[in-house]
Parts: sequence; C-alpha cells; structure tokens
Amino acid sequence: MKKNLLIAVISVLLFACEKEKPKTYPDNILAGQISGPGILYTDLEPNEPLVYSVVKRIDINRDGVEDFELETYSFEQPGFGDGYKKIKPLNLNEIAAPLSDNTCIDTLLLNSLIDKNLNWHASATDLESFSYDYSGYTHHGFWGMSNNLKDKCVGVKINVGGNILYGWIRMDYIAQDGFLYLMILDYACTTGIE
Ligand SMILES: [Ca+2]
Repeated sequence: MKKNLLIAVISVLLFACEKEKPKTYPDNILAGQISGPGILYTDLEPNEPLVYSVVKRIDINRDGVEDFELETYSFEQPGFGDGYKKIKPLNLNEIAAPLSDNTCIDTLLLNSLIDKNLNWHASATDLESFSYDYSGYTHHGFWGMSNNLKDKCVGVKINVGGNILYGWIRMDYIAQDGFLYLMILDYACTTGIE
C-alpha cells in the first residue's frame, strides 16, 4: 500500500516537473510601453508628490524586492541654497545615463527602445541638483521642471537572479501648496513569460 502511494507521489512530481517550462525574458521594452507579452505596468493612483526631503523606494516588477530608491533634498536661505533629486539603483540594478555624463540620469523620449545598448550605470543617480550662493548658480541633470517631462522616461534595468528585466519610470512636476514637486506617474518592466 505504502509502495503504491510512493509511486503515485513520484508520478505526480514527475508530471509537475514536465509541465514547468523555463521562462523567457523579453530583451527590450519601449519607453512608455504599457502592454504586450511579458509587460508588467503599474499606474500609481493616487500620485504622490515627492516633497522635500523624502526617501521613497519602488518595486517595479512587484516581486517584493525594492529596486530603486528616490530621494529629494532641499535647503534654501536668502543668498544661498542647494538641493537634489536622485534615483539610486538598489541591489545589482542599473539606470540609463546619457553618453555625456555617467553620473546623471538620461531622459528617454516616449517609444524609444530600452535594451542592452543603452549607457547603463549603477552610479547614475542625479535627476537634478543645484546650488547657488552670492558667487553664482550651478545646475546638474536633465530632470528640471522646464524640460517637458511628460514625454520622457527614466530607463531602468533590473537584475533578478541573473535574469535582466528592462523598464521605465515616468515622472512630472505637480503644483501643491504653492510649490512644484516631482512625482512618479507610472512605471513598467518586462517579466518572465512561461
Ligand atoms: Ca522588484
């Protein structure tokens, strides 16, 4: 009787193993793409302004592991001030930087191809930073409020146990209480297809 039960259990396990196919991972996504085979899209509702100073982490492929950390900071007094908005890749993840500067984050036009050929870096973090005093003003990064951000995306690369997912994040500025704040509108990434 026990032998029969064992055979039955082994048969079920073998059948289960046969059914499990290896996943395939799409090797690209378009900036702003929200549907298609293996595309996981998240529309954040309600959108949450990133007020000064905050740290927010996002899990783009929704596997319970946070993928990127956003941070804002600002300090201003009459005569001088500084501030920044950053996205830091967590774990082994990377973010698309412009060819001209590996330390800041590129603006990818909607529908542009996000794949292995972009300029990927774990060290690219600056969306925008600034500082000023009586001697002048310096600015770094492409995610300023005058840059028509609704048509642009951040390109991201997520490493899940050696499998590479490609994705994007869309953001814009919103007016609240007399100030303009950056906020995440939505994001998407590729996932494994069975
Ligand atoms: Ca994740």
